[in-house]
Amino acid sequence: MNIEVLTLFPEQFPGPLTAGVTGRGLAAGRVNLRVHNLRDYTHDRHRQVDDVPYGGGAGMVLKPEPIFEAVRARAGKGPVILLTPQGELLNQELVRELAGYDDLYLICGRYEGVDERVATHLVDREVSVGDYVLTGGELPAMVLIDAVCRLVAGVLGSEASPKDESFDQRLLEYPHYTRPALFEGHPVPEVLLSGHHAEIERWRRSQAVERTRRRRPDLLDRQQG
Ligand code: 9D3
Repeated sequence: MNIEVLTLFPEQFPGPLTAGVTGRGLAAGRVNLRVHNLRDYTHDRHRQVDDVPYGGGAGMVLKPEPIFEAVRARAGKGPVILLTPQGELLNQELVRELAGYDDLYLICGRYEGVDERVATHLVDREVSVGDYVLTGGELPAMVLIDAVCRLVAGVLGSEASPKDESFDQRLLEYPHYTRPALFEGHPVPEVLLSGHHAEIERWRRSQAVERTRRRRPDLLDRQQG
């Protein structure tokens, strides 16, 4: 998979993506990351990427021209994705869909926002990573890349196979324990030491359901695609 990123802060990449599973995927060439500096697509003396908002108001808005020029010069043919707080929330279903493309092009916003014509006339999808305020789209882009990367064939090692998680997409995980069986007076649940595999499976399922009901009832309400 080829992923291109357009950003005002190219030095932030690949950053944390060099570690672990994503790092191996990049090193093995299963995922190719190309990062473009938005400022390289300006043509004026001051390499201006932003301007004051029409209608007034605080802050600056990213100008459309450099973004349009950068995207039109892209190598791939896949979807163009704008990371923005106005986007659809990233979830595993969307991650799976995006992992099916050969190419992705990610645009990271900054400042107060991006000229709306980028969203309406250039971009295929707008994606947010959650309802909290960040300073830009770079960390969200890395979140998306991390999630997509681990699904790309050959990136994932034996540590966790993607089919393990289809166990039940609507449920949080059951609690995990390892040795010692007694730690600072806190025991591992007896059933896990019993060796009764059917009973262990039933316990894990009920723990997963109960913890989901308490912590994330929204997951139980959600229809599965
Ligand atoms: C402080 C300015 N905000 C008005 C209340 C609007 C705003 C503009 C730009 C808020 C955040 C940002 C920068 N964030 C992103 O570009 C972003 C983001 C996010 O902040 N949260 C979750 N997902 C994403 S994806 C891109």
